[in-house]
Amino acid sequence: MHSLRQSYEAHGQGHVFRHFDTLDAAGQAELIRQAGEIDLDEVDHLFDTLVRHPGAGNDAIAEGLSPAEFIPLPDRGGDAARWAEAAAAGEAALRAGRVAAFTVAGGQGTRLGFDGPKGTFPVTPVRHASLFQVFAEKIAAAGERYGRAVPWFIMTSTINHADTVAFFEANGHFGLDPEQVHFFSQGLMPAVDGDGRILMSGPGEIALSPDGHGGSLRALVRSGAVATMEAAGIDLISYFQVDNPLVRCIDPAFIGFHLLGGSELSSKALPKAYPEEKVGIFCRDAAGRDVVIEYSDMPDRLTHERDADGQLRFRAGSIAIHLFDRDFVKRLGTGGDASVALPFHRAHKKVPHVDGTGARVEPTEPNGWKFEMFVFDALPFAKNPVIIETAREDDFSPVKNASGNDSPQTSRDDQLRQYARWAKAAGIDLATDGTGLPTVAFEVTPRFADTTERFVAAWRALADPPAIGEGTIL
Ligand code: UD2
Repeated sequence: MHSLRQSYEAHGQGHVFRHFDTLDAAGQAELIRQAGEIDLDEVDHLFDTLVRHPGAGNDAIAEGLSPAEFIPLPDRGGDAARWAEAAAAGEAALRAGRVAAFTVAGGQGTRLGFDGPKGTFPVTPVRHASLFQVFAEKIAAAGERYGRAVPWFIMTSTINHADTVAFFEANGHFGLDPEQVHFFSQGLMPAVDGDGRILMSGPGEIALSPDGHGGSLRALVRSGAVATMEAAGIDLISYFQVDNPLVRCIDPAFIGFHLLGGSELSSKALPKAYPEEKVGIFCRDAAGRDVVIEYSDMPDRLTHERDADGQLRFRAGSIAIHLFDRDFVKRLGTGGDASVALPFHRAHKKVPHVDGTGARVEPTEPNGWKFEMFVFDALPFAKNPVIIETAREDDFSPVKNASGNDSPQTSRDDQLRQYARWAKAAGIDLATDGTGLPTVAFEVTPRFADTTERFVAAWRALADPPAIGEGTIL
């Protein structure tokens, strides 16, 4: 304890222990635990390089950028035979039990205004099944199809870990074997004020927040998840975010392209819906490496730049769906090698805290700096990165905002449109509006079908197909 406190003093962070003597024994132990996990040199370095002396602005980031190349879908100029070959390779990997699903669910989900882990948010049109349930059912379906259960790793943060685990327990893990579902918490970083001093959220409590989804690489290693995968013969990690019910959690063609390309990190791209859409952009940097530039770092000029044919020049949006090689995660997540460390990004946020007298402050303006890693910053470190195109309507409709774009309403409608497309492909007569939205709300569970082909086959196999109407559940 003495040396910990001294080290805080030496870093100009002695105030963290200002109220230490007023805490009870449990409070003291907890503060020591929190303080002991912070790398003070890292905090100093981040404040110095990201806040005190931030690098050049967005225009410098854009220096020498060109659009990244990606493999187009068969119906957009891609090679259908190659896609079929990729799907077959992916299916073989699934039959061999080489694939795990991985969901990052440690975020605070403040924009949605939902009080609880985001994965527990009800999203489907009829059953009001939660995001977690949708993923669980897709993962179960893949396991049944390929004859090998797909292990599922879920990253939480200390803020939502207990609630997340309790939700799975209360729901019988949605039919999955509890042994198949692995939870672990991500790392935390302290928020600092404008002078680089660590903010305290209580007299004995440091203002900590999750270290970004890029922290998942460290957390996968530290939690033992990578070792668990290694022991089980899993070398492919299918990564997706907790907010997107349309995601194909397990996608054979994606897995196959990753394998055929000898890639360490593969990603899905789709054409941006509009220039300002809030997705990262796949670019090639001046050194010829593929990178993702977050929309907020992209200079306006490039966001709006168009090709001669009128298409956006930088249009390949990143929807946060990736495939990681396990050993690549191990290399990046183990640390110790600064040449393959993910950079941190800064965010200026309102951070409630206590002042020097111990009085609570609820800021009305951003007062604190948080530091986060982004998982897509792993891309330039990967050998042979592969980027494939995907169809928005079959992979991406996230729930981010309470209303408007990317809201529960838009996501529900996109799920309904998908069911309607499947139904029409099976020859079902269904009324839809001009956008493909059916006039009745029905639901297709992932266990019934999760692609057009499987829907058509499952529907034709029904001895007595129901009439599809309001509230039908297949
Ligand atoms: C992310 C991407 C954006 C685009 C979009 C697609 C970033 C910076 N931007 O935007 O380019 O791909 O997604 O939907 O990622 N999370 C954690 N721990 C953390 C922080 C986040 O697990 O410390 C999880 C969170 O639970 C969620 C996901 O990461 O599943 C995305 O986080 P977000 O909502 O902050 O990302 P967003 O929508 O700004």
